Amino acid sequence: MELKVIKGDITKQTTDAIVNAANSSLLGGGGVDGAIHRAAGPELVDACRTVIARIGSCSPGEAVITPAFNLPAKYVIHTVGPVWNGGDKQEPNKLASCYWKSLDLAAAKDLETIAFPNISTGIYRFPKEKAAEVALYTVNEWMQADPDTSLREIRFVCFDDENYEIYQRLLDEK
Ligand code: AR6
Repeated sequence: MELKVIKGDITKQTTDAIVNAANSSLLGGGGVDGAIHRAAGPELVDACRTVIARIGSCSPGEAVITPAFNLPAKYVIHTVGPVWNGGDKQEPNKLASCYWKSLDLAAAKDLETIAFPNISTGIYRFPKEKAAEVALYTVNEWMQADPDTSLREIRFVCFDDENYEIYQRLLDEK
């Protein structure tokens, strides 16, 4: 199992799945969500509507999977990060759940590679350093809980320099 950190655009990743930092409506938005929907094409929002018709809405910490349509990836895993509200409203637990449940969905489909954006660190204002600590800790815990997983690469795709530097430093410290 390889943990990789790159600087780049998640819509260009050729991993089996890419993860979207969505909102509870799953109908698209700004940031990485907007970029993913634009690149995937309008079928993605139709697939999300079908999911929402079944589940009502996607709460913070939950994740769902759809095909990726025009993207190079095969699947999009849509997860809803917490809005940062001071840190004592379960934000770290909800963020951890985003990573954990996304990995569970990928493993349930026997996927081998997955790419994550830095969930909640844009419009939802989760402090970047704390978010990276939660992401790396959770992914490591998940790997230990499921050592026979199909997954062989987990890629963190950082879009901004600050996140990229934080992830590189935290991984070096390990
Ligand atoms: N590839 C990879 N990462 C990206 C890209 C990209 N193309 N574009 C932005 N990022 P954000 P959130 C990074 O705001 O904080 C949407 O409106 C960005 O630098 O996209 O979870 C949703 O609909 C940042 O580090 O997501 C929700 O309403 C990270 O992606 C809300 O925003 C996350 O920033 C979710 O907010």
